[in-house]
Amino acid sequence: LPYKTLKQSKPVSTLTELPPLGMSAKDIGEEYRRYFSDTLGRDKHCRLLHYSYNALALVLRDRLLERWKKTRYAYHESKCKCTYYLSMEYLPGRTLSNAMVNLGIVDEVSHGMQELGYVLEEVSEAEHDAGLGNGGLGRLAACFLDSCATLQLPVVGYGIRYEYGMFRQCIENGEQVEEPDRWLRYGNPWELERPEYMCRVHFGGRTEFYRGEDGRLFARWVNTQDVLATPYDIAIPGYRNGTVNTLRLWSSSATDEFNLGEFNAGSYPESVAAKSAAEYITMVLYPNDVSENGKVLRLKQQYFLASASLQDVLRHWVRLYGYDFSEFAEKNCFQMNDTHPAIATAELMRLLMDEYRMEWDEAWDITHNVMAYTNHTLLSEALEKWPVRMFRELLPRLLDIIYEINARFISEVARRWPGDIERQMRMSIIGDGNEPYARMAHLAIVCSFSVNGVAALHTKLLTEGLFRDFYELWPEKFNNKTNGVTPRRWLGWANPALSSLITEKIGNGWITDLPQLHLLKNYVNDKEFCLRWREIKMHNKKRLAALIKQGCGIVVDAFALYDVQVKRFHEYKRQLLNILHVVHLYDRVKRGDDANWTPRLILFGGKAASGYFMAKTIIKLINNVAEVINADPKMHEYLKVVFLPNYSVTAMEIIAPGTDLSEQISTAGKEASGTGNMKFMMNGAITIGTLDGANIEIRKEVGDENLFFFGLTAEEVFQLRKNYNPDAIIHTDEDLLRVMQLLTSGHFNQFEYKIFDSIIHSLTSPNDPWMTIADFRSYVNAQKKVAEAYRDQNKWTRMSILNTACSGKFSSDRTIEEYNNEIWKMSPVPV
Ligand code: T68
Repeated sequence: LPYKTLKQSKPVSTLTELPPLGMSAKDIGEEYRRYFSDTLGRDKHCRLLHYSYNALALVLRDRLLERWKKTRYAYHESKCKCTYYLSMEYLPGRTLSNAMVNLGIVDEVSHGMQELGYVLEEVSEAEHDAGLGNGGLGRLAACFLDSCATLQLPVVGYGIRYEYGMFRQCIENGEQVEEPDRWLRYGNPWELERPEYMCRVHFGGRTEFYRGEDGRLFARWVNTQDVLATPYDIAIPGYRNGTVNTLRLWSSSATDEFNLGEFNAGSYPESVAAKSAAEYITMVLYPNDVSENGKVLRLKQQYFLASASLQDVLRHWVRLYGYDFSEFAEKNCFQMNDTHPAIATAELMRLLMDEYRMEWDEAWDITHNVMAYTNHTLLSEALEKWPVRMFRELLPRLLDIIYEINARFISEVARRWPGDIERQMRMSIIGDGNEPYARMAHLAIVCSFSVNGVAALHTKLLTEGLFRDFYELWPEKFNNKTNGVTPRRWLGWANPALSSLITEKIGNGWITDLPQLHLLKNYVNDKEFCLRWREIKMHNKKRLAALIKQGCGIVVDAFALYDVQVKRFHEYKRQLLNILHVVHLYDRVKRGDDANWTPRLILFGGKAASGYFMAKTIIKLINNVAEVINADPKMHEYLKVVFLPNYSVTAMEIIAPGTDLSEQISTAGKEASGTGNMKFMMNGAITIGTLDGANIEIRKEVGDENLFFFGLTAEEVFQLRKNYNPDAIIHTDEDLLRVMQLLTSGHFNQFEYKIFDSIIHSLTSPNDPWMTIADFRSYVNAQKKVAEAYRDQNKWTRMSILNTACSGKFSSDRTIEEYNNEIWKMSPVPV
């Protein structure tokens, strides 16, 4: 089923009166034809949409290239300060739609293609999502780049051009099966290879000291095995403002010398093998969103990104300013997206000392004034620790530098707290366990002038808990930057019908100034407006129903309450709590407790890390429960449960607008921020959530009466941990007891003996860190209120409107303005 039937055809560009691109539908048609036949060599017999998509992409790319060049010149000429966003992950999703929206030519393209006999939505379907990230962190990076370009801030994104992005998820017999995602198989019309900026990244070898002509002692890294880094640039257009920023992704390849030694020794096959070793570095994205597993290849990827990006920036600096680095710290800033690129701190020290011949103090002065670090998690298993042994083998020169940074740092701690050895050990960059390891978060904090969390609660917990010692030493470094999402993609593009209605009522200013949505509050009592709001939701639910039909063959009714939880699978996100509630609803219907029932569709989507057994078992449980419920004719008018396979950015563009209820039910204190919560809110879904991450700020904006909060607070979770007794809770709650009995009786795994034992065991363990059982009762009660509220459609619609109206804070434009005002301190550069 093509998305033609899913997508609403009213395009976002008709919403605005900004000057159009100066390209008519006719121009687009002509250029398209030229690319299709002259460049791609196709003719009328070729009906493969892939080529149509490519030809169209080339037409738009030309428009981007002009602006891209002008933007580069503008930055160059103004000699402005620049910020570099270092991230191992970017999840941009589709580029064609983004380019059309931000260039402001959706209408023209749509008409131009129509005249050629194509449906734009079908052509767009030929584009493969760029899935170069796991989840929230990667998508945040993509939203940030959109906002930076829209705010005309000179920001370059640096990342890795993985050949294989996030795996494709299939569900077989209820279980997740991973398939490789070779997203570049048919080429990528949006990237521009830049071999002229290729650079060399070292690995292995050893450090050697020598005297320079001036008698000074220098270090150099010798006997290295080198890998080449080639940049591929992707254009990042701002929203209708002429700015086009750059996302530069590095790809690895072998140097010629790499092979030569072995080749001369007569080992041709070995030399070819060595070549592929170099190419492995950027082959595949690690599909773990939380736990790090200390793999050599991952450390290679991190260093590869850090070194290539820093060399690129320094090369550019020297071209502009020569070897005078006195203003470098004033004119450059590096924002590290979590600790994944944190080795960049030591690498900058190395480059400045070994390559640009600075003294330690001079190099340090620059480094700790240009580096800034964003933390995205409090979970201890997510904190990166690299064995020193691995560093010594792979990056010996970097290890020297890290030891030196640590020695100087520890003496600072000792000066501040004389004799407090415990504290020195806690804070040290090098940790001692069975074998010594480097704590990347400590390295990042010590070397940065700014450390931020991603929501108010998260930052508070960082400064009170995980990073408390560092906060006591340097309180001024710590700050909060609550996440946001780009309204261009997540409201303008994803929900054209709602966007039109909003613009009709309050004008189009909201697209770049989201707090203007507040004006919608004036319409909550306007009957006609409310009716249209509800019709649009219904329309979007039908689109979602079509996606579900297409994705897993299940037919769902648009009148049911659409209750949705889509996000990565992790125990702390508690998809398990959701499915326990589903089992409870099933049990209620079974025992005839169905008075005043609100029919529900419960939709799940999301991937589990391929090695995460519990998360995969939870997916299996959901699918088994779904199978039992959906196969029971008695349940049809009450409940439907769907697991939509292969959740992605593009799927979310359909899911968020079609959702009534947004599930944000993590154990309090565990979800740093969440950003799906914001996309749902913007599209008028109502949140059921715990007091966690940005949910708390959502509540503050929309008011307690317009969402459903439940569960323990972070503080209560912390307190309860000491004597948590899930068994006692189960035996005092009849509903819960029945749910647990259904699970333990094997009702959902009749022919799969004991497969859910691990789940039952973890739920009932006094050590369950996620405390699912503790929140069951208050969750069920909150869900009852949801069902009640939904039966009053007028009330529900009012709540829905208010959620959209109060979502202004959660634009990534606001987030980026805060980053810029408080950390980066750049001026916008008009183009
Ligand atoms: C997420 N983190 C947070 N990590 O979980 C979420 N981790 O609360 C927050 O809203 C979001 O970041 C943006 O700040 C991640 O997505 C990863 O994806 C990840 C990837 C590799 C290694 C560790």
